Amino acid sequence: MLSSEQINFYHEHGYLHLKQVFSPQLTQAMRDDLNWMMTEWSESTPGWTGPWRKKYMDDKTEKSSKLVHMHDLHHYAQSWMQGVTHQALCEAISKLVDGPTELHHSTMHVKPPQTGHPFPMHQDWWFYQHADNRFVDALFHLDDTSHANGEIRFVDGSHKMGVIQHVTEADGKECTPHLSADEWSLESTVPVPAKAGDVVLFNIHTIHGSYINTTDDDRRMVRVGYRHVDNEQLAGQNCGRPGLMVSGRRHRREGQLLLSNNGPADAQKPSKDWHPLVGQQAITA
Ligand SMILES: O=C(O)CCC(=O)C(=O)O
Repeated sequence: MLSSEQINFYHEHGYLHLKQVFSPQLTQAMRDDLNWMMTEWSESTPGWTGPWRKKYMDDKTEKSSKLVHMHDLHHYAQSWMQGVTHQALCEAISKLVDGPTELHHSTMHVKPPQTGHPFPMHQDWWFYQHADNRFVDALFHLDDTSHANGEIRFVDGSHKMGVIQHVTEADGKECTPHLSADEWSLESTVPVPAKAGDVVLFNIHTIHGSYINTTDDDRRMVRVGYRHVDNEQLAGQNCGRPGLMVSGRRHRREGQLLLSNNGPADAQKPSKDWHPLVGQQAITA
């Protein structure tokens, strides 16, 4: 359970560091299964596109920089199902979104040694647009993080700005949504180094990013998204897909259909219009 100081801190700053959420045994089981998924399932790609790459990396680094990633680890290993449904964590998050809570996604982000992908400043809203800010991203730490391996960094209080315009194309081509590296520098952000077993929470509107991994080891982290069950998704990753209830009940909204069991083609469409800032592109973070 969270103290009122922790709840106030989250609402004031847009993030919250929770120490040693998981037992050492569960952290180890999730780490072992993540390592297995890295060899059997994950993808290794050059990562996010856009002009920010040239600002953050020299030519040689930019060509070799990689991100190892995959979605929904809890569909692949029981330890991850245990992690994403961890009762104390889910109850804490339901306090922050102030009501019944569902799981939205889990996404592996491993920064490989030496040139592991940095993240330009951005808001996660651009990847899974929701009607309001009752959405918490939780960074599950499988390794200790520091400046050297690219700890998470936030613009303090930036969630209060709501959704702000991102760069979504460059040289006439679509790129991964991000904030201009000229206007938003990583240097002026708050670093939140954490230990393996910690979870760092942040709001879907909080601006964040991270430096390259310069160490000789992987930096293994997984982002898990949770939302208030009434926070309607408008577009993006997993739109229309119901999530597991991790706290409370899914009360029926007026006119709401029963959840479909016919697969993604039959997914419920958003009832609201597209947000004016957003094109109809499908992007994954
Ligand atoms: O893994 C990181 O360092 C940053 C991840 C991130 O920006 C995100 O998950 O949205």
